[in-house]
Formats: sequence, structure tokens, C-alpha cells
Amino acid sequence: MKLWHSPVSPFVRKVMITAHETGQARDITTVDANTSVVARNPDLVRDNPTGKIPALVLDDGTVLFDSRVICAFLDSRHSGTPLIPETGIERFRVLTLEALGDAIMDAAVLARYERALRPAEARWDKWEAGQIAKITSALDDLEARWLGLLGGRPNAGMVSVGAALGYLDFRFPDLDWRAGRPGLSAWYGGFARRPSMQATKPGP
Ligand code: 99T
Repeated sequence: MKLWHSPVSPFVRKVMITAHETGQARDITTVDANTSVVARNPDLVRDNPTGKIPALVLDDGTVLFDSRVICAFLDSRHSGTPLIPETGIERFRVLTLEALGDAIMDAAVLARYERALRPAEARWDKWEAGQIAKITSALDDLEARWLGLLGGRPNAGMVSVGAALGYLDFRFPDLDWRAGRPGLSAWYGGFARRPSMQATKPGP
């Protein structure tokens, strides 16, 4: 399988954490996508018309995107305990936690683009502040309501939240997300030591 990849994308990291947690990292060949919202890679666009990463190309040419679909696909093809519970409300709680982690990444990537890509004269501080507000309220919700599911055996929600918090450390150290969130900080301190997280640290 070929994965359109970037070492700085938290969505790609989510897929690679899943691959490591489910013993499939060796089945994946990564290809540097070298893409941006203002400089698209036409080869990637042929596989994923949105031009976004990650996209996974299976050996028969079938293309899967986005990260949620790819993670669910990987989870469907290993013999260990599934990262997404198969039945019950637990399944949908884990999927909601995954959505919350994804939402943090969505807002953080948009804020990053605002800072890094948009010309200074066109920047809109209120819009960036709106993205940061989404991150802040999502982090508060994780601290207040989700610590129970952020424990024990890894699940798809933890993978997404782990990738999101790693991205905040990487791109937004000034946000100081740990301040006032002792439970989330302690959980991440442990989760970040997992081999899957260590093997997928973001970098240039
Ligand atoms: O928007 C674009 O054209 C290029 N951006 C991306 O491909 C980002 C890379 S993170 N990926 C997504 O936004 C994927 C979101 C999708 N819903 C999913 O896969 O879950 C780059 C971060 C950085 O450069 O700091």
C-alpha cells in the first residue's frame, strides 16, 4: 500500500500511529506528497481530488481517504483488539472522541495556514482567534468529560487526540495547552511514550 505522506501532517500521523498500533506499518510505503493548499501536487490530486493528505492507494489501485476512513480500513484488517469497538454505544463514543481530536487538528491546521501561508496584509486576526477558540473549548471538554475513555487499551479516539496534542506541541507551543488541564497532560505524558508515537514524531 502507498500512503501519500508528510512528516508534519497530524492527519498522516494519525494513520501511521494506527498502522503501528495494529502491526501494519511495514505494509505501508510512504511517498512525500510535497503539497500545499496554494501549491497542489497534481499526482496527488489524481488520487485524491481534494489534494489533501493522507490518501492511501491499495495494491489494486483503489484509493481511500480521508484519515478517518483509512484508520477504519486499517482497523478492519488486523487480528488484534479493534481500535474502534465493534458494537454498542462504546463504538460511537470512541468515534465521537476521534471526531473531537480531528476537530482540534482541523482548527489547528487552518490557524497554521493563516500564520504561515496567508500574506501579512490579508491576515484576519479574528478568524484565527476563532480557530484557536475551537481548540481551547475542545481541550477543556477533553479535560472535563473524556478522561474516562482516554485510558486503558488504545482506541481510535486516543490515537486522534494523541496526534492532535502532538501537533499542538509541534506548531503551537505558545498555546501552552497543558496549563490548567492536569488530567489531559498526565494522559498524554503516558500515551506519547508509546512506540507508535515515538516512531511518528513530527519533524522537518
Ligand atoms: O488543504 C490542502 O490542500 C492541503 N492540506 C492537507 O493536505 C492537510 C495536511 S496537514 N490535510 C488535511 O487537512 C486532511 C484533513 C482530512 N479531513 C483528513 O484526512 O482527516 C498539514 C499541517 C502542516 O503543514 O502543519
